[in-house]
Amino acid sequence: PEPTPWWREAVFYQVYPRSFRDADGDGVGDIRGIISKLDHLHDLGVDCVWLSPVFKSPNQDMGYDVSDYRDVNEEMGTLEDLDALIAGCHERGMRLILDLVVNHTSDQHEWFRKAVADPAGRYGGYYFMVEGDPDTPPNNWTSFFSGSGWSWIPEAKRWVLHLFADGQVDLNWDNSDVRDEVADIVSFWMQRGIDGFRLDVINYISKREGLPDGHPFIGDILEFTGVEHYFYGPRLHEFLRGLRRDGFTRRERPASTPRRRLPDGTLGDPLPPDMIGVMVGETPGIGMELGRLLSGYGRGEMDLIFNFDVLDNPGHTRWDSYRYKLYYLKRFYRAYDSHLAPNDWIAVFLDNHDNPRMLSKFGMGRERDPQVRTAIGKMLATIQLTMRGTPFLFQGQELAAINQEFSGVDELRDVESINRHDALMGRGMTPEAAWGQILAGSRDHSRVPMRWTRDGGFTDGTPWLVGTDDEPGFSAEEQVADPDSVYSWHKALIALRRQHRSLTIGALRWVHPHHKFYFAYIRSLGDEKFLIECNTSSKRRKRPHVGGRIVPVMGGPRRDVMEPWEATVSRIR
Ligand code: TEU
Repeated sequence: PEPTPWWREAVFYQVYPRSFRDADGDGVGDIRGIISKLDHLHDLGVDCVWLSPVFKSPNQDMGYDVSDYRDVNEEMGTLEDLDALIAGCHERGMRLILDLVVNHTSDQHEWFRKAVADPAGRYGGYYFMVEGDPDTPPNNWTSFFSGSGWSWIPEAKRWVLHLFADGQVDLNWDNSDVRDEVADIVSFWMQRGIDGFRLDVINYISKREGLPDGHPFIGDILEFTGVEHYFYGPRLHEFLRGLRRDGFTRRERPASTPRRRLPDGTLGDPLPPDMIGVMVGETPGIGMELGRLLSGYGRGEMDLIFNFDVLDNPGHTRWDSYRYKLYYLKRFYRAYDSHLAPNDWIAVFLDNHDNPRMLSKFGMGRERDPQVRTAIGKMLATIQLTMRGTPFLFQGQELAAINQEFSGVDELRDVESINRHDALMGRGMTPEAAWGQILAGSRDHSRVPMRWTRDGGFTDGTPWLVGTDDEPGFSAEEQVADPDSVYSWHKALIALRRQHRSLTIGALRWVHPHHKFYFAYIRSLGDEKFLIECNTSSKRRKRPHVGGRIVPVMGGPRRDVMEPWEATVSRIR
């Protein structure tokens, strides 16, 4: 049988560099700051770091608007710093993947400047630039950040398409020069030693020919009009296969390779280089079926994708204030389980830099009580780190980070929140209702600085975004020191995964699958069997019966009742 690829057994950890650690005191996190905290990640047991963009960028969308894919933004450091980060990860037996944002570039990228200067020339063909009447956009597509998806560029006398902010202009992937450029960027970084990429909105790269109007029943005035013409476009599969073939397959020896991590946690010799980088797709709107076609085993496209259906209960969006039900999450994973072929694999995530904290969506204020916060934080970690698939933690989850009590829109920095607030007010919504939506859904909840010490520890200067949580006990220094903390729970679970492969690549069988509050399953590989049990309700409950000789491993003695949000891991002998 083929060996299990490393990324199936790895724990990934997303670093949002702007908010991780600021080494030079300018209030913005940087690469030197990340290097200074690599031991935190290594001690936690992280196998692979995913770095949100650090490339040159005017930051209209905080780095997701790239103006040079081969250089580092000044506030983040230098190219040498990034090389040092790659080496620092590899020395600790960790890998590093970067964020590839190539559905669009910044309007400050030299390709776009050249396109504006000479729209009929080579670079004009890199984008969707359309002649016409300056009062009427070429179609009715909307931007995800409110308003039309088109901007008029007076110098070029043309419209340009941007599915996100007006400074994020969409690349025309139908042009083979664009595809070659992207493959070159990937090869450039592969050669420097990175271990793969997370691919930003990668399912949006193929747009339907002729850019037809979106159906008026799909989407609303604020967003999503036109989405059916690009969320699973006609040439998507072809483009992904081409990108894997031309960019992700390493041709020469990379500058650096990670050290082998032995089962007991110690480090061995450097590993032989992977010839292929891992491709993790960010694929909003792709359900299970299409998702399988993009990442199914042996299809030669992506290795893992994020399915965003986990983030909200059906009938809700992230702009609604509602209590997330974990029963739905269970239904989601159960459905996934029955849809996947035996060798298919998924990314398991609950938080990222684009969403409020799951701990708060589920807690809905109850998590302001430190004990509740700890219990829910451990329960969510238990599910995420023992579910079948590859876990992607987002920075702060290990500290039980929660949503922020922002006081108003002027405390926010995210273009999406700010634009949406304006748009809602412009449509006559009351200030309370508009702010209610933004406070429920703002991406800035997850982007506040990491709390390294009791009173901050992120920067010596003024942080670029306020952080309002000052609950004692939830900073990194306090969490690391406390054996009963959410951090220590994460660390213990990750160590257990490393020792017992049933918890990573083993089969999963649901126990009492239809039970309303009891979220439980058995992971098994050969004779090794683990039982994972969570009480997702806020009440003390009788523990449902499970047969076999059950020996508790994590969560204390196994009693007849389960406390609110109790999570336990046991061995079945
Ligand atoms: O996000 C894409 C995406 O579709 C959403 O999750 C996004 O947050 C938006 O709110 C849709 O309504 C990716 C990045 O993760 C995000 O940070 C970027 O802003 C976006 O692409 C554009 O590059």
